[in-house]
Amino acid sequence: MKDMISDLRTDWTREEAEAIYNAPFMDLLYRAQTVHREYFDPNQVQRSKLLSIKTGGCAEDCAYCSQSARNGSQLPAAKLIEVERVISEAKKAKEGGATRYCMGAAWRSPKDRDMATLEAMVQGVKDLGMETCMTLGMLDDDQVFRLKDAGLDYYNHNIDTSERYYSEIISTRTFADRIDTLNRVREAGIKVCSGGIVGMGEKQMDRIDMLLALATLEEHPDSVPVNMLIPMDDTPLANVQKLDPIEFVRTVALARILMPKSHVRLSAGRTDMSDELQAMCFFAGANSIFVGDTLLTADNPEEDADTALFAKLGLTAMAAGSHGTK
Ligand code: SAM
Ligand code: DTB
Ligand code: SF4
Repeated sequence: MKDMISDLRTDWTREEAEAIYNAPFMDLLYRAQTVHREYFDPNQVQRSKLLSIKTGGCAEDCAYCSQSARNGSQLPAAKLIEVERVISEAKKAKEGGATRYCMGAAWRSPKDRDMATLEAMVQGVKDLGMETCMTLGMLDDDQVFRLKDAGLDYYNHNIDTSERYYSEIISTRTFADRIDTLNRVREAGIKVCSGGIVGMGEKQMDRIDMLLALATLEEHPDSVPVNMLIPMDDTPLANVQKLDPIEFVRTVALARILMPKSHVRLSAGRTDMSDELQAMCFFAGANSIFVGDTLLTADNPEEDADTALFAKLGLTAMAAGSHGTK
């Protein structure tokens, strides 16, 4: 019975995932927390810090994003920032308790001329004793190997939504392109961080199918960010109807149950979530957050608010490199 609950399966079916998602809420939470406890200390939460290393002016047309040059928000395009600045920001993040440093760039994919700078960023952050993560868009084989050699631990590349809803959100690259990059990253031995966004006007079956697509990859991603859409001004999704928070918790719980050993990250959108909602997400199996008052361009809760939340809930920070209790 135990194995049936928590085996690392990659053959989940749509019917199974749908039944889990739609189970009575108390049964769903109980199952998610039971699975969570088999693999993790339920009172520990991993903390990552994000930095935008190249902001705005992106050629892609992701409907949720403040950084797309095609959206109305027109965030000015900046250059790739300097390595020294990345390292000094990473130091501050480490002092603030983050164990993983995630560097994000508003690119469709990196240019070869930027690779040496990116490698130096990875090496510099690693030398501080932090785990490194980058999110730079699509990668080719050579770029993947160079980042791996530089010591990159994680690569974040989200599938964002279900394959069916994907074309409503992005037209400039396909769902299959994203899966190609994920496979390349995994084959090179870099840990995969991949998840998506909910609250973009998708249907319940899109949330289920997004998680099913991740849970049926050859290997589960090591880390699965579940982002609540932050509606950014002047983007096509600026006025989309808010998602019922209970649906959000169901999504987190399904991610935990389908991918028991992965870190499920309660990512964007915490600023608008009550302490109670975040607590429910942790109970449903979320065990990773972004800390610090900015994500890439959007707000995140202040350090004091997170410190108070952790104290109230008796949560502690997960050590760097921890992969749970099994
Ligand atoms: N340009 C790279 C790419 O798209 O792969 C990396 C950076 S991109 C901003 C990283 C991820 O942030 C996106 O895939 C999306 O899932 C998430 N994201 C971006 N804007 C968001 C928003 N307004 N609300 C929630 N999540 C968002
Ligand atoms: C992820 O899934 N969420 C993070 C990280 N990966 C790169 C990004 C959230 C971005 C939120 C909007 C912004 O800051 O612009
Ligand atoms: Fe560009 Fe990434 Fe934003 Fe899409 S999500 S517009 S690829 S920065």
